[in-house]
Amino acid sequence: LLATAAILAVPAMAAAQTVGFAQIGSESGWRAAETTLTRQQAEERGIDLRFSDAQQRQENQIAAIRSFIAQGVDAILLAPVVATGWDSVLEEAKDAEIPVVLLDRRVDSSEDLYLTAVGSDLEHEGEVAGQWLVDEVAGEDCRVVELQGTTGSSPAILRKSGFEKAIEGHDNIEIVRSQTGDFTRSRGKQVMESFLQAENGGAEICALYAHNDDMAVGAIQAIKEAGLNPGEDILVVSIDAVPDIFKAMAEGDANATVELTPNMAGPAFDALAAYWKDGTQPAKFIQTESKLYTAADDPMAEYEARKDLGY
Ligand code: GYE
Repeated sequence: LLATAAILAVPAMAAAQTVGFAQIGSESGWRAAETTLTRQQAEERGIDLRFSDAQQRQENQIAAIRSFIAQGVDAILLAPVVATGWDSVLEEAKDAEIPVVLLDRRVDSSEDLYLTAVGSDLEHEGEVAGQWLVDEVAGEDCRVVELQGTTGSSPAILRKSGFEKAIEGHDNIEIVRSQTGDFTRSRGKQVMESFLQAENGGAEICALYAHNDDMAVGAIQAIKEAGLNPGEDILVVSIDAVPDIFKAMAEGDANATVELTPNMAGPAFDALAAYWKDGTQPAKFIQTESKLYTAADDPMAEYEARKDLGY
């Protein structure tokens, strides 16, 4: 018995790397999938993952990072809820020689305060969504309402400016209302209700641009409850490519989405493995793909392909 115990103890003694993950929260289906995939990727690589859910609050994320530093973790993953206010805590991690990898959102701190950032070109996503609308309405007048992501977050800032770039010079397209829905379904629905009310029941709204699919799904519900037909009376374009938006597309309620992979941890752990091995410095930005999907792309097949990925 003792001998067996000793043998069984061997793998546990192989030095597992410990990684702290300062996650934002669970505001969207995309976020839930990112969390699930990070846990899976860690397990596959034998990494001991310590997880913190900040409930969308920066101060909780800062406290989590300080606690990870105190625990002496080998690296920290940070999905920063907003873009500003990270300098001090990132300096503390740097002083402790703990590499920080940013996931999916960006910070406005100096690049030497983190090892690398894994994410999409957030502004390009907005441009892709805007270009889809430009092509779709083909010169017809179009009054757009916009649901922004969390105020002060890099995706809210950049998905807005990217979309605006794409419609620039197309005077037929005008953003008539724009407000935050905080990346959640429930806020997306609420704010869309207020847009519909303010816009005469919605009859003159031509399109909704939502900074993520979850807000679009909430808004679709509001449009239906107002007696209008989402996808037809009001075009719907958003970002993420979560399973539910493909369902909505299959039902004719949504028109287009731009894909954001939830597997940010895979490239992050690859970069960390090389860094731990011999100090290899990764590129400062590891960019994931952004692909446009429309209702013409067999949305049910896309739904099936994603539904078990932890969304
Ligand atoms: O699109 C949204 C999530 O940070 C880019 O955050 C990410 C965004 C994602 O809540 O659904």
